[in-house]
Amino acid sequence: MEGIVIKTTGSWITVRMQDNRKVDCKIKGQFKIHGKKSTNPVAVGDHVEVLETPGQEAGLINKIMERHNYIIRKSKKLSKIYHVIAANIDQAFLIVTAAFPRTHAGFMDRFLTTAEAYHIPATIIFNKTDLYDEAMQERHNELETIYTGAGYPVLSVSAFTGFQIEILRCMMAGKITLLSGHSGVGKSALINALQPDLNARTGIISDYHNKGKHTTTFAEMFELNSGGFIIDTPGIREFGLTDFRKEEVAERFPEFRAIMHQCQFSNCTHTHEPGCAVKAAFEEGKIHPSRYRNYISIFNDEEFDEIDYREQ
Ligand SMILES: Nc1nc2c(ncn2[C@@H]2O[C@H](COP(=O)(O)OP(=O)(O)OP(=O)(O)O)[C@@H](O)[C@H]2O)c(=O)[nH]1
Ligand SMILES: [Mg+2]
Ligand SMILES: [Zn+2]
Repeated sequence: MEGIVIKTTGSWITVRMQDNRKVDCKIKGQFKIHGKKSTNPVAVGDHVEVLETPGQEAGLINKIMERHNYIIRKSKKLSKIYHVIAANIDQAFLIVTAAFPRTHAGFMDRFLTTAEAYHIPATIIFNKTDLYDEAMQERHNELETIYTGAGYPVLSVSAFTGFQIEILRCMMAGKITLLSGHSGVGKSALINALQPDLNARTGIISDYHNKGKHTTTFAEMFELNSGGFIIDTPGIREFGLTDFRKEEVAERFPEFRAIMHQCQFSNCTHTHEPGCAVKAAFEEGKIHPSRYRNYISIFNDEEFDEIDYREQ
């Protein structure tokens, strides 16, 4: 019988079966994605085939169906091991805040380019707006300018006061939504704000570092009464890119993609070439310096995979 993975811990995988039963499963044998080593061969959102033996409570996953998409990152910088955050998602919400913990644009751009690679629509959600002072509001406005300018939808909310949570709920209706972001930005708190009976565990922010404490340790999918599914994930510190070819980076910046066909050279890298439409747009202030800078940083990143699996 088939089911969908709703939770993965180190050794157990919870599958919601077609008949709505939740079955804890083990996995049979070795699974690799495109020959790569992954910390988790099965991710939340995966469709799987489960073998059940009468008299035994645990099931056995013996097949993972092909994924429509997934969000993947390097498990550590420079490592060759990958972590699939979730699979088969309709949209990704990147949770950030201009309060604490701070999210840098470099991190956001790395997340967004990965979502672009799999055509997963991404939205930026600013949480904790109830905590904003003047400086934070300024920082918020700057980030909002950068990302609305790049074409991303942006929404401000507060899990604490409930501000605009109804809008968030409407945006998730009937869809599978992934929540991602740094530890402590309030991913689990937002889930509880949407539906208190889901009881997602939330943690405190340490006073000293203003960072989260990695309260959520495993990805988990919840069903919302208002329709749709939401995936809570552990906070991530760095977003290591994978599945990238250098030549593809510009295509993953929507505002670059829209004009790069106007560049003089078809193989333009938008770094130094004459007649570059992207550079011209940046110089005219139509592309935000932060986005251009992060493009260059990703382009010059030494972490590109030598082999792109799609060519194998
Ligand atoms: N004032 C305020 N506090 C919030 C808000 N959202 C979350 N918090 C607080 O921020 C802390 C961290 O929230 P969590 O929901 O645990 O954060 P998380 O993103 O799930 O973190 P990890 O599970 O570690 O990745 C908790 O103390 C929450 O109460 C908000 O909108 N306003
Ligand atoms: Mg959490
Ligand atoms: Zn160019």
